[in-house]
Amino acid sequence: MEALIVVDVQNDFLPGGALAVPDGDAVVPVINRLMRMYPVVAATQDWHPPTHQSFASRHPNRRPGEIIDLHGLTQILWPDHCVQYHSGASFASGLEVEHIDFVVRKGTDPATDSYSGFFDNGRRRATDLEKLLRSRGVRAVTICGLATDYCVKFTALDALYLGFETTVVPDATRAVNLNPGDFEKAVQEIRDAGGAVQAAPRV
Ligand code: VGL
Ligand code: ZN
Repeated sequence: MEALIVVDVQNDFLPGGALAVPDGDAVVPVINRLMRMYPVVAATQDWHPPTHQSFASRHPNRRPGEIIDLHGLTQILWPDHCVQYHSGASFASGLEVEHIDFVVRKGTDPATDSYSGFFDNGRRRATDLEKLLRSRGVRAVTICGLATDYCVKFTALDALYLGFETTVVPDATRAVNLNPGDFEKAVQEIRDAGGAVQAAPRV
């Protein structure tokens, strides 16, 4: 059984959002098309409490983009984003959510960031995503969404780590690109870890 994992296609990652991914809205029609092709569709949702410690606003004299040590893990500080129950955390309005079989929320622990849909950044705690996929007999996953260089990449690397046959669709992702080339670098890292790269279906 094959599943599509739609990563963090939420308002705050679209142009105009709090952590806007350049051209992020371009993935929506591509993902709508992809969702029709998979028997199982999972979606992740970045779902932070307002006190989340990945927010620069929680650290005196710190700005978004700065890097700190957060309880032993390297943490990039972000603008406040995807705050639970706020509109920025909602799925993009154009996303055909009726195709989604289940939603996994992540980043709920204020002390730990969680880019991957499977584990927090320290792999200290797992979400329900692996269990939900395995209970449906899923052995292969295809990953799309936002952002290529953070949540898509780490979801793909963890899927490979867990033994899923893993494919990414780069055209159905967009990168934050804090540094130029981060998109290409992320795709290459996924390839190097054993992931496949697939072209998007034509919209
Ligand atoms: C993400 C930064 C912070 C993502 C989430 O969805 O890629 N990036 N939180
Ligand atoms: Zn986040």
